[in-house]
Parts: sequence; structure tokens; C-alpha cells
Amino acid sequence: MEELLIQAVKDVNEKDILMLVDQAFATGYKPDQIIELLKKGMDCVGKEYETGNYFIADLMMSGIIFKEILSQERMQPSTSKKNQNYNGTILIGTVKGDLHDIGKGLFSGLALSCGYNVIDLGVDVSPQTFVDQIIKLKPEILALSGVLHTAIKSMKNTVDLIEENGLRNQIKIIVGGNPLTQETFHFIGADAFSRDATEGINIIKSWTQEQK
Ligand code: B12
Repeated sequence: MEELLIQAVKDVNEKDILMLVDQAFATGYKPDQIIELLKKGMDCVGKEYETGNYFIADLMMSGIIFKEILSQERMQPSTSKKNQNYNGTILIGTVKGDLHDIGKGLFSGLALSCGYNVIDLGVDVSPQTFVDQIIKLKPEILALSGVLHTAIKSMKNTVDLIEENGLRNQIKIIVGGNPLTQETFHFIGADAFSRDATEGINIIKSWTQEQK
């Protein structure tokens, strides 16, 4: 079943994907296991695009199907974790020049289920918008998302502008996205980075616990 689901995502075959996700639930798969399989399929879609076999329309369609599945009630993070104490406010956005928002959505959903107030500024968010919203909303945490290589520079510009406005020491910053490495993370000047939404949540939870 796992191989079939990955293949269906690779083929951007919506009907089969939805049917196989149903089957996965029926046989006891958990949402995070299903997300892992979908991500593997998306990697294949990305590779097909890189090699010229797929077009932008295929990327778009795969994104639409992924989002459709994520929006299903049964995919939401465990409700037993909800109603926890308020843990703080997270301001989040995909950085300037980048329109990818599925990983951001995953992180936001998990953060909400862990008791954080999440304010999502959307995609293609400029450094100035982040700064304006930090001044206005005073969040404890800023989460920057980006999956394009060019997002690294946008993240750096955002952190630099926060610094220039004298706001850096009042906020913890986590950057997330596949192109990030230890090296690019240091270049950006954030407090943490992750290529995985769940790991990112564990990092911010450790910050929140330190503050309590
Ligand atoms: C769907 C898709 C699109 C859709 C996006 C739809 C949407 N609503 O997001 C559309 C069609 C818009 C798109 C456009 C483009 N795309 Co695109 N896209 C993809 C694809 C196939 C899947 C992305 C995805 O959603 N994956 C699943 C999610 C769950 O993964 P994710 O977003 O990476 O999130 C994970 C981590 O990054 C991390 N994470 C992300 N955010 C955050 C935030 C925090 C705080 C934390 C802790 C973690 C975290 O956690 C998640 C896992 O748990 C990828 C291929 C791939 N393998 O990813 C290419 C890919 C990202 N796209 C690519 C490209 C080149 C483009 C275009 C430039 C194509 C073009 N010529 O126009 C444009 C760029 C448009 C723009 N300005 O942004 C390249 C990027 C190469 C690079 N690194 O620079 C990829 C890798 C494809 C490839 N192999 O060539 N794309």
C-alpha cells in the first residue's frame, strides 16, 4: 500500500491518492505516517519537474491535492492535545519571493494543537511586513518558512531588518525548510532551524519551557 500511495502521488493521480489515503486510515495508519508517504511522493514529483518530465501545472496540482488531504478533519493533529495552556504567540510566514506554504501549514497546525496562538502572514512576506507585525503584535516566536534556495537570502534580510530595528533580543527566531543547513542557518542568524515541522515544534516547546 505504501508504494502504491507514493506512486499515486508521483503520478499526480488524485482519485487513487484519495482512495489509498482512505485505505491507509482503514488499516490503522496515523496522520503523520500518511504525511510522510505523501512527502515522499512529492519529492518524486519535484524530481520529475527537475528532469523536465513534469511542468509547473503538475507541481500545482500535487500541491492542491496535498492541501486538500491536509484539510480533512481526520488529518488534524490529535484533539487530545488541544485545550492545553496558552504557550505564547508565534508569528509565521513564508519569506519574500517564495510561494510554497504546505510545510508552513503543517508547522502551524501542529503549533495550534500544542497551545500556541499562531498568526500566519501568508506567503511572499517582505522583511518590512514581518518587522511591522512584530512591533504591533509582540509575538514571543517568529517562524520563517521557505523551500526555494533564494529563501535563504530572504530569511537573512528579514533577520537583519529585525536586528536593525532593535527587536532581535525580544524574539526567538526559527527558520524552516528543506534547503536549510547548519551553514545557511548561521548565515541567516536565527536561533534554530529545522527541515522538519515536528522537530521544529519540539524546538519551540523547549524554548517555551525554559521561559516558564
Ligand atoms: C507543490 C510544489 C509547488 C507548488 C506549491 C504549492 C503550495 N501551496 O505550496 C507551486 C506550483 C506553487 C510551486 C511553484 C514553484 N516551485 Co515548487 N515544488 C512543489 C513540490 C512538488 C512540493 C512542495 C511541498 O509542498 N512539499 C511537501 C511539504 C510538506 O514539504 P515542505 O514545504 O518542504 O515542508 C517541509 C520542510 O521544508 C519543513 N518546513 C517547511 N516550512 C517550515 C517552517 C518551519 C518553521 C519549520 C520548522 C519547518 C518547515 O517541514 C516540512 C516537513 O515537515 C516541491 C518538491 C519537493 N520535494 O518539495 C517543489 C519545489 C520546492 N519547487 C521548486 C521550484 C523550482 C518551483 C518554481 C521556481 C517553479 C517555477 N519555475 O516556477 C516555483 C516557485 C514559485 C515561488 N515563487 O515560490 C523546486 C525548488 C528548488 C529550490 N530548492 O530552489 C522544488 C524542490 C522542485 C524541484 N525538485 O525542482 N511548487
